[in-house]
Amino acid sequence: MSDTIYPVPANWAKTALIDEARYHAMYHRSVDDPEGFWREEAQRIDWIRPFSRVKETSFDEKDFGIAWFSDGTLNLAANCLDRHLAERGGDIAILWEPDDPATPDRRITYRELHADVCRLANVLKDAGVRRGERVTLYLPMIPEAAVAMLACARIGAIHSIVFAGFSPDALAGRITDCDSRVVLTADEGLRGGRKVPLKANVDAALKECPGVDTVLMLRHTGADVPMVEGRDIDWRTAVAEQSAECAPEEMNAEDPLFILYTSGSTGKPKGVLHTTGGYAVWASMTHQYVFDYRPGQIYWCAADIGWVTGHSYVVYGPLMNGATTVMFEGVPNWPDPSRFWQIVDKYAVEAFYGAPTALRALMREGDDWVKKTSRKSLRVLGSVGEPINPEAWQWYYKVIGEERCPIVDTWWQTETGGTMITPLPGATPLKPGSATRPMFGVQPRLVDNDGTPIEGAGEGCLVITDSWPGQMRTVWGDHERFFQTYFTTFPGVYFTGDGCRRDTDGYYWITGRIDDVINVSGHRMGTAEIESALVAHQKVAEAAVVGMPHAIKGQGIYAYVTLNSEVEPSEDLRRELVKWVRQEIGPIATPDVIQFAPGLPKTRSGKIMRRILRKIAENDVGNLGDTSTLADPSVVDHLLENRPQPE
Ligand code: 6R9
Repeated sequence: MSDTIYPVPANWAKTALIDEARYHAMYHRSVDDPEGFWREEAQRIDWIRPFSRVKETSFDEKDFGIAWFSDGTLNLAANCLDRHLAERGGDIAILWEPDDPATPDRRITYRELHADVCRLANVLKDAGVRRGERVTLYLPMIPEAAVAMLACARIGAIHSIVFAGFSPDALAGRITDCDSRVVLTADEGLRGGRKVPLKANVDAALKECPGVDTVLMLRHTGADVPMVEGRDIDWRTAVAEQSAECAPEEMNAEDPLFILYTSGSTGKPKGVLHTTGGYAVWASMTHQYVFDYRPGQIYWCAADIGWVTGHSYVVYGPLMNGATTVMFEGVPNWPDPSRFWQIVDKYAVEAFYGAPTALRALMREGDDWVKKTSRKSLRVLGSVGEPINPEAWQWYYKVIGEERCPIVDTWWQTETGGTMITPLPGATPLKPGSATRPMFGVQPRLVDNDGTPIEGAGEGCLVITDSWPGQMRTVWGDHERFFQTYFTTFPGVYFTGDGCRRDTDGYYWITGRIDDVINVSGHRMGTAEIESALVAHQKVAEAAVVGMPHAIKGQGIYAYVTLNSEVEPSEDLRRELVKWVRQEIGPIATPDVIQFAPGLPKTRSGKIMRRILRKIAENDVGNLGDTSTLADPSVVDHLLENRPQPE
């Protein structure tokens, strides 16, 4: 880990919204006087009925509860749209860059976006969608995805976005879990010139979802897709008939806004639920301070709306702040590895926010692809989704930002709603690879495995000791699981699932997940999910999945598979299993290595010793630790002798 310090550039310190002194003053106030701090900070939102209560939170079992601004009312779509119309209705809200650079782009003003959202909201109302009802969105990165989110928010429906790369099975599971009756999709998505059969996937998923009676289908590529009579509605025809006015629902601060499914250490993905008021304050505040955002600046977060980063930093945060937000349909390296930086030049992007995995992939292609472009508009660069290794950090800083742009390495989670540990560009001296210091109101603590706090410099499990407004409120349909997952490992504090080091300057360095979650290209995958997909194959008896180091993806997926006794391992079967997992979950779950193993290392009580499997996958076989407690220690020798070479 590098400890070189990059001071705040002088021009930044002078002009930034928050400089170093202000950061410390605000941080201290946020933890010493949270009521006062958040009462003021929440004024950034247009409340319909102002709140009087601010923070009502406890992480203790006896009086567990999380509520913020609980007697206030607001509408989040109105905060993203209506409030801007008078002053900047003609400003561009969304700059849409298509997958294929030859396709025309789209520039949508706040006034147009407002009208589009109202029309779609009216369509949803006509389809009988009510306040509190769940609507599933399975859409590509096109402006209509943002329109759909905001239309739900406008009428008080809860959106659940399913990443358009997920399989029909994964989609069906999520539709069923939150009991959606209405699904919004498109004919096809486009990524890197390839088509994604979204409508066909929905049709396949709905075979398992008898509760869905309405599918709104947007023609995007124009592919010929079958429409089911009485169920499927053509999106454009429907909105064309609607009025461009739709009064926003008055929502309570603690009314649900969205559900987003995320992987945990147990099999089934959890429906992370965010509510309206606290999330609004958190997303808008963090977007403004982390990117030093001023109205009129062009801002681009390259995340997909299928992930939380897309929710908070493509749509809600920027639009609440009146930003021009770039929305990109495609991929970083198509048609060529200059694409990201061409887009930066095309729109004169000032803030760019991306994932380390994309940077590593582009870094490998060489600097010429970057140097062809100007990038002089850039002021600040963001990183999110996984630890950024110092090499990628240096490349981002030197080659992309030409040593002019601070890098904000933002640590946060689906559960946290927005950034939690992050530099502020005008306030924080940077260390490559460190997420640096806590955001206002965030109180991190490191604890050892017994929960004993670690003071000063040290390494341990990262927990957060008090609530912040953007915190998730529950797991959809399973409040007990919410409490169990996050508040029982270390009673009284929120457990993040991440390991972390704190240095002598009080800087935080996230070391990665310490639970059974792996981070593949910045996407969270539960090992248990991949294991259950593998054992669902008729030839597989047992499977154990662990992470392995991967140069581009950060972590790769290493699967140990025990076949049924009559089945012989083969190259064909290996390929078949890879394909199977892609079908069951989606391409992001593609195993990088499958090792056939006649047996897995188990304790005498039958528990798989993952520690050993991890070491083998990491090729750290010198020190496997104590294997004497294994039921059959010879299993390990077999695993070591038959370790396949990763591609
Ligand atoms: C926003 C998002 C959350 C997990 C998190 C951690 C990892 C995210 C990071 C980071 C190191 C960063 N993570 N940002 N690790 N440095 N800047 O990614 O949410 O998909 O829920 O993933 O990602 O392990 O626990 P989510």
